[in-house]
Amino acid sequence: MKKSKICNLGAAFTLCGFLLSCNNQVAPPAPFGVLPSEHQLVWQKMEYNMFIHFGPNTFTDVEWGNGKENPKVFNPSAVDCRQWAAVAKAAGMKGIVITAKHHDGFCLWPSNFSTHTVRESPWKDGKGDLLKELSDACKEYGLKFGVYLSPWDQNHPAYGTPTYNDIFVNTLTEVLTNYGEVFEQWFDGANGEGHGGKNQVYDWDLFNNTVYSHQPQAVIFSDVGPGCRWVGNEQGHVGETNWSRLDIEGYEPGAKGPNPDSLNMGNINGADWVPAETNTSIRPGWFYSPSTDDKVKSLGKLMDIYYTSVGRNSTLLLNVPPDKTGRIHPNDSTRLMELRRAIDESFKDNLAEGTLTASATRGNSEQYAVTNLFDDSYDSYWTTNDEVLTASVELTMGTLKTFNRLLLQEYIPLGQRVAAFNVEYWNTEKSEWNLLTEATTIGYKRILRFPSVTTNRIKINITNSLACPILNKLEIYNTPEYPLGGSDDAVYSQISRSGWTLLTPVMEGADKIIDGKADAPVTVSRTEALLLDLGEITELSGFYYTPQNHVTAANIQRYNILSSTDNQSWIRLKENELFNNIRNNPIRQDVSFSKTVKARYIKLEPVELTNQADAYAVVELGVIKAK
Ligand code: FUL
Repeated sequence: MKKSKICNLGAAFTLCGFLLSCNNQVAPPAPFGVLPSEHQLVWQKMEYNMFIHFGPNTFTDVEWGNGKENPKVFNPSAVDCRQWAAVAKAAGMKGIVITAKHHDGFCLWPSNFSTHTVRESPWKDGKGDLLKELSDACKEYGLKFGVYLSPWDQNHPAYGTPTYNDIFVNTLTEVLTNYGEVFEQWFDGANGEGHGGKNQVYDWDLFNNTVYSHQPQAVIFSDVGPGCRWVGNEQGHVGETNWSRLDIEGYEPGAKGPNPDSLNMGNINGADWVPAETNTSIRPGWFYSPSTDDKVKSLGKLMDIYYTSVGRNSTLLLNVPPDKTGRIHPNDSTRLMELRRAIDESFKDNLAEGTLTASATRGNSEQYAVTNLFDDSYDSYWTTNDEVLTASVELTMGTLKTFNRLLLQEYIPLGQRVAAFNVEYWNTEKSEWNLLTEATTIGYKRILRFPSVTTNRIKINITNSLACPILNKLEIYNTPEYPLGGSDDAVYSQISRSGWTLLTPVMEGADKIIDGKADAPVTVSRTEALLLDLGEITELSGFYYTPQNHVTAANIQRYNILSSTDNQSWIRLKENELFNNIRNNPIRQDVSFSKTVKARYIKLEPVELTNQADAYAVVELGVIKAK
């Protein structure tokens, strides 16, 4: 329809209740619900960023330090932030967020408000400043720079007193005023978990206001944003249903945050715009460990994570921890390049072409025509009249196409609206429409996966929208499938268990704890230890415990581990130890003993669980034999 015709139809539109602006265009839909800020929109469009965990833990090979580390342990031989930036750029990432200060309190810049910093380390004779090097490298490579700062600080003497909040603000101010623009401020909600020591009441309003006063464009990450939110797990998947709205009133980052389901799926009617950021690591842990050089996630797993994050209306913050030299290990950088190639390969040929029609178009106006789904402008879209909450878009292509992905985008500057839709394809043999797939939310970007189909027609039926739907992109692709590869089961099954017996707990099904299959958890009373008989005296270098893989599970958090050759006299190998970060990242925990031990019996005693339950969950218990 030509623009002139639209003018002639003006009177009819007015009758239909449409507002005409002075140049006789049909007024756009009113915004629905809370909206993204300009900065949140810029951030959302970045899609894929790098997370860097680097600090004393890199050298002590732990996930959580305790703040008592000698700063001299931080001594990378060849830190190369330009290499990190080059890898991120080549990987297709748009920004880098670095752990400027993790829970051990060590500052990667020479802070004036701490004596536990790079200045006290031998690196560059105490004259180095990692934030300077990384922010410079980001500028050079056209990447944005972001900062992770843990309020939980196990080193600072003022921690646990009100003064600490001011000190934290001072450190925050240093990182926000000395290194140029910061696109994301990452606040970790962890607050002394499992340590039973000092507790600090954080002044979150003060922290957030400090960020905005120095870096108004920064998107603040935490369990409750306000810029973007944690997705309730560290394993790379946001909900299939994912609203960018969330109710944050009355919640705080950390243990007082919204429940994991809300974090994972958002709230359909949430009062605040707090979009999801899926953060996960390319390795099992957040910090580099030589023991995980062979455990870098497979290409298939990373591709899957891409679909369960970017493909579900989230950004992806993928952690790539530099090694002890201060460079990204080749196993990680090679995998990232493979991932980049796979993403490019998957999405290089948009097969959607032909004629688009819609069951309804706002004011029958060309301005909102369904053909807008095909153009490259982010701000042009298809929409319907205000009262039309269900609608279909149909694509008829010139030839038969084979494809297995559908990409849709909602125009989120006017709010997130679509709550349910399905996709049908034209079955050319039977001459009928058949269901291809169905889903709930779309949001900024949704990529649906389904088995390959060959057809020349598809139809997207929006069956539930909270306000008139507004879509701005429709694409289809035929992508390779990348097998997930190396499951936990494969790792466990390499360990010989012949002759093993679980002596306690004595209960039906307890054997599953040592069957080498990382499947359903066994529930054990919290007063009971796990006692494993290896059948013969064996030289051991460590043990592993696999908890239930859910953030709300009751897993062992603090433990004792004992060994014996005769099941009578015991050596206490670890006393009151913590499985670091097990609450948020409940994955297999490999623990090395300080020296090898000869033992036939191994006993794992629970001391504290991740929640107040009467029983704990265990998927697997096993030992690591000395080589
Ligand atoms: C968690 C921390 O406890 C982990 O060590 C890691 O930094 C992760 C990204 O956030 O809360």
